[in-house]
Amino acid sequence: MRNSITRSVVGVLVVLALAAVPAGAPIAQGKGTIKIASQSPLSGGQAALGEGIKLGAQLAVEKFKGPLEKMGFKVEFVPYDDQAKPDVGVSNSKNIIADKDILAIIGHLNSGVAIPSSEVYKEVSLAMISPANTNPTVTDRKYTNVNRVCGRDDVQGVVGSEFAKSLNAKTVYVIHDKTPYGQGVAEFFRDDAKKKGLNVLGFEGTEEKSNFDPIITPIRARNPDLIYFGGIYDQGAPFFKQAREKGVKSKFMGPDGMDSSDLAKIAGKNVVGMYYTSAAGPASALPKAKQFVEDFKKKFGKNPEPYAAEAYDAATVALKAIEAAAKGGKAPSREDVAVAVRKVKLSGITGDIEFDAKGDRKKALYFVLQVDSDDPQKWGDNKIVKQLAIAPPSASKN
Ligand code: ABU
Repeated sequence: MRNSITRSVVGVLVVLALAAVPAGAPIAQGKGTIKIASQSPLSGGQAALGEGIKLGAQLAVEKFKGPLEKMGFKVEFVPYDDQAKPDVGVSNSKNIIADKDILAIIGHLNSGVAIPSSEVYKEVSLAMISPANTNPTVTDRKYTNVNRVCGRDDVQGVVGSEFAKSLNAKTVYVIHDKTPYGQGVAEFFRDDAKKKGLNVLGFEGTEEKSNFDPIITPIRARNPDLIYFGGIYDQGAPFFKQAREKGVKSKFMGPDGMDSSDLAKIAGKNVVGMYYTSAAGPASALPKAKQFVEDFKKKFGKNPEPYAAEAYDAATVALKAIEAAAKGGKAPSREDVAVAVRKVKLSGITGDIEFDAKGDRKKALYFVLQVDSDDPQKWGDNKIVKQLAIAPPSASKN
């Protein structure tokens, strides 16, 4: 008697609980939580780009988590702040691999952070999909879990030197930030510039962030046709600003690390006319990114920074791979996800994405752009001077 009353009460409660689920809503089957993490600088001088990466990835997770939820998983996005510092990135990575629900990582901004952090991800075969890391080492180690949707500096540096040559520059002076990224891309630029007959008047690394007098004075004396800064905008902007204010007349140029509205915010009119290369597409050049730009502005109240669209595509690849690896409805292992990432073929907002055997995008986009305005709001309207789609140079060695 008592048992049949209990059964009836339980039955009524189940009916009431099901009635409370709105029609069409996914019914949680309690299969557990799947997390996608991001790592990028969310504080410090490079937070503009780092925040864009986080928000781009977040938007994709919110938009495309539906199929995994229908399978019964709870899907979460967990952003980490690597502060653009290798030691912080590595320390976060150890926490990330300790959280077994994290099945993919979208990051980083800085190759100098991505390279040591991915050594940690490798220990557990955690799939890393980078939206922005351009240093060749990131994928040249041939780790099966490491991929990128952007291009490489051994191409980007050459695109830059070819363009410098086309400007009729005869003499160049090269500065870099002493990081794997900044020094690396500066070396690729320098070496190819020399091959093309340009006279490299100087090649110098600096970690200085505010007073560039000791560097600018000798450069001004040598009066190069063009100055190339291999580094990121938080250092490049004050350098270029001070150089122009001290009467340096040379043309200015840099790689994709200069590609942020904060370059215009910090350096103002001093960088109008400056050239920079990019190893990813500005949203304005990506026909399929229009909806993304609208959604981004609506949700976050600002324009997406460069690499936000790449982070969106990187997170979409991660979700597709997890879905594919979860066939049968079981939570996949990290190894399964890493294998599945390499098999994803995505028609993304930044173009078609497919990885080669090293984790490079089979064809990546490269641009030369020119700063059009000192208004940071207009950064996305910078003039595209040249646009190329190029396969990784090492593709034949795969
Ligand atoms: N490629 C732009 C971000 C800098 C880096 O790769 O380190």
